[in-house]
Parts: sequence; C-alpha cells; structure tokens
Amino acid sequence: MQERPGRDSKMRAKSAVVVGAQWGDEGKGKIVDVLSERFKVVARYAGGHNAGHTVIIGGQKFILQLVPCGVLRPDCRAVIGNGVVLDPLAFLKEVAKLRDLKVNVDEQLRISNRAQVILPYHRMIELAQESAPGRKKIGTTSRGIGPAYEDKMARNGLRVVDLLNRDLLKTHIENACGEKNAIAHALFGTEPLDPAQMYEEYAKAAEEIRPFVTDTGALLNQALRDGQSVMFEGAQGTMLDIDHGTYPYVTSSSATAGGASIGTGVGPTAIGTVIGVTKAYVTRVGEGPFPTELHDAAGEELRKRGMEFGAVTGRPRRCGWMDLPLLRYSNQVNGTEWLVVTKLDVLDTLAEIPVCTGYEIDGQKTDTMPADVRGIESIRPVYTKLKGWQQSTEGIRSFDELPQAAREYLRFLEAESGARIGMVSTGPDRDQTMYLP
Ligand code: 2SA
Ligand code: MG
Repeated sequence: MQERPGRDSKMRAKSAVVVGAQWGDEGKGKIVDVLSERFKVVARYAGGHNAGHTVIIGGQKFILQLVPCGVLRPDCRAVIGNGVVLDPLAFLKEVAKLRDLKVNVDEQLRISNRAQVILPYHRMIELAQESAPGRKKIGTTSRGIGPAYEDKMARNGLRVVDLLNRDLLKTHIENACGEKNAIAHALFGTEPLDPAQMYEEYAKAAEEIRPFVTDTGALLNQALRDGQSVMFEGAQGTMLDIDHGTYPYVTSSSATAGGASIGTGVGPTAIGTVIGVTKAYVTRVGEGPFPTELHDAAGEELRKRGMEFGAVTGRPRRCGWMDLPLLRYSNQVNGTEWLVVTKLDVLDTLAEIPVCTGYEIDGQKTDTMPADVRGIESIRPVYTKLKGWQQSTEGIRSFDELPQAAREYLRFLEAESGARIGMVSTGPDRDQTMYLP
C-alpha cells in the first residue's frame, strides 16, 4: 500500500525561533551564537541592516547586521529569508568584512530570491519623512527600512530575483526614481537621485550577489525534512513589531515569532519551540513610550554598566527596570516556551532592584498592554523591590554558584512571567553563559 502523507514530527522537533522579548538589543546575537552550536542552519526572517547583533568570541567583537550570527560557526549554514529587506551594498560590505575574518560566507550563506531590495531612494524618503514638520518622528536608524517595506506592501518593490534581471532592474530604477524624486522634491525639497548612476552601481552589485541567491524556502524545508535543525533568528523585538508593538513607534516588519514562518517560507507546523530573549532590565532606542524608563542616576548607571549604546548608530539607549506586564504580553504574542535572561551582571551593584509587577492607568489596575500610545504613556508602573546581591556575577556559569538573591530574582521573573528560564547570560562572551536546571 502506498504510504499516506502525514505530519512529520521530526521536522517540528528540530526547529526553534529566537525572538527579542522587549525593544530589541536583548542580546539575541550572543544567544543565537551560543545556541547555534546545536543547529545546522540559522535563518533571519525580518528586518534588515537596522539590526545590530553583537557577538564576542575570545575577546574579539563581531557586529552583524544582515547576516545571521550562525555564520560564525564554520559548520552552520546561514540564510537571509524572504522577510528581510536587503540593501545590496550593505550586504556586500558585510560579506567583505566576514571574508577578511576568514568566514567561509561563499559556502555557508544564502539569500532568498524573494527578499525585497532596499534602494537609495528608500533612505532618501526616510530621511525626509523623519525631519518633515507635522510628521511623527520615530527615531529610525535611517537605513531605508520603513520605505522599503512600504513599497513591498504597495506591491511596488523590487525583489532580489528582479535585481538579477538587468532589464527589469533598469526599468524599475527609472520608474521608481521618477516617482520618488518627484515626491521627495515636492514635499521635502530634496535633491533628486540619478537613476543612470544608480543602475550602474546596482547592476554591478547584483552580479556579486548572484551566487548567494536561491530559493531559501525550499532549502529550509529540505533541511528540515533531512532531519537538520533550523534556528530562526529574530531581529529587533516584540515591542517593535509592526502589529504587536508600540505602534507607530515600531519598525516595519514582523519581529515576533510568527514572522519566522512568513519571513522564511517554513509553515507554522514545522516550528518546534520559541525562545524569548530578555534583558534583566529594559532598554529602548528611538522614540516611543516606555513605562519603566528611568530619567535619573539609576538609569545612567544601567546605561554605563550595560554599555547601552546602539550597535549600528551608536545612539545611547534609554534604560529602565524590568517590566513584567510587558514580558507577559511578549510571552503571549510569541507563544514563548523558554526565556533567556541576559546581562544579569549589570545589576550586580544594586542594593535593591525594583521590578514592575503591574500597571495602573488612571488609578485603575490593569494587566493588559494598551493598544494606543497615549494609553501606554499614562501607565504608572507598580513596583516590587527585590533584594540585590551586591557581588559580582560576571562570568558565572552555573545556577548554583549564583548568589542566593540573584537566584531569587530569576525565579521571581520566571514565576511572574509564566515562561521557564532556560539560560542566563552573565557577560558578553560565548562562555559567560549557563543553562538552568
Ligand atoms: P527602523 O530603522 O525603521 O527599523 O526604526 C524604527 C524603530 O525601530 C527601532 N530599531 C531598533 N531598536 C533597537 N535596536 C536596533 N538595532 C540597532 C542596535 C540600533 C542602533 O542593535 O543597536 O544601532 O541604533 C533597532 N533597529 C531599529 C528604531 O530605534 C526605531 O525606534
Ligand atoms: Mg542590537
């Protein structure tokens, strides 16, 4: 009898999404790097070179923007999925840097033929929009991310597969420049971009990119069918997600776990687990509401001890205490099964550590995240103070060796957030990591 098709649970067991639980910069880069030891393929599913994933190996610092961190393991394949917006020039720069570091990108790395392309007019429009009077300033990274996703949704974008077709590329650039130059000039008085020069530059870049391009959806599904483990690497974080974040102060992609399926072409049934990465406190870069933000010396201390500056733009990050209603919301949106807590050591000096356990809005207690910005802005966080440990946890590699107050802090986060902590990071290096019992 012919075998009937059925669900292959082997496929499911072999994959995981790693997602930022806050506003990005939770330390996903390091965690993906540590976990990639257990995975054969790592795939990025959203965002672009607005992401800055910092990985430190043996004291050497790598900042990856477009290329998934998995590439730093020689036996790990890396995929840039269809959900990513790819700036060809930024990509080639990153590839050159990785080649210098003797990373075998040519063998290990592939780009989806369905990914959208960022072109110079996207950046031009973004810069104009961000400074336009009467428009909300989002505090973007000025990489052209938003306008590229706008074009995608308007069915007006250029995909990687089209970038490789010279005729298509030429027509697209001519038409798009005509339109974008006119808009930018009329609305913002911006100087026009030259389509001929743009075509030349991008046609050349396209040839260098061609060997990397493939149907990565097919590649990933085949890998899973072959029993290989796949990790989906999130960029930015839950609260920056276009649907679930603090809209409009968000990025333009699906940063949450669901984006892994949309952004790679792997169906939801093949996703085995979701790992949410959270700092032991909270940071945000750019504009927008942030309930537990600190404007005092305590915030300054977190920024200093945590070295909280944007990996891409160098902007100082806003800092605040752990926000448990936010973490619960994030766990709900992502279906988080495991939590990873990073930067625990940044709290080492504190005598007591306030943790936000609830929200009050207009004197009313609430457990849900308001949908509107004004609602989030009017949140009064309710704090519980936990005991600090006031000794160094830097580099500690086992839960039992942590000071008791640190263990209690972690157990409190776990109990209150409803997701199990599987890993804790106590420093930037690969080795400064522990798995929890
Ligand atoms: P964009 O450029 O359109 O995505 O900006 C929209 C909002 O999303 C925020 N955003 C980020 N937040 C934290 N980290 C990000 N990556 C870099 C890093 C940022 C940097 O890892 O440090 O170097 O400044 C990132 N990318 C986008 C952004 O601040 C806007 O609030
Ligand atoms: Mg970052």
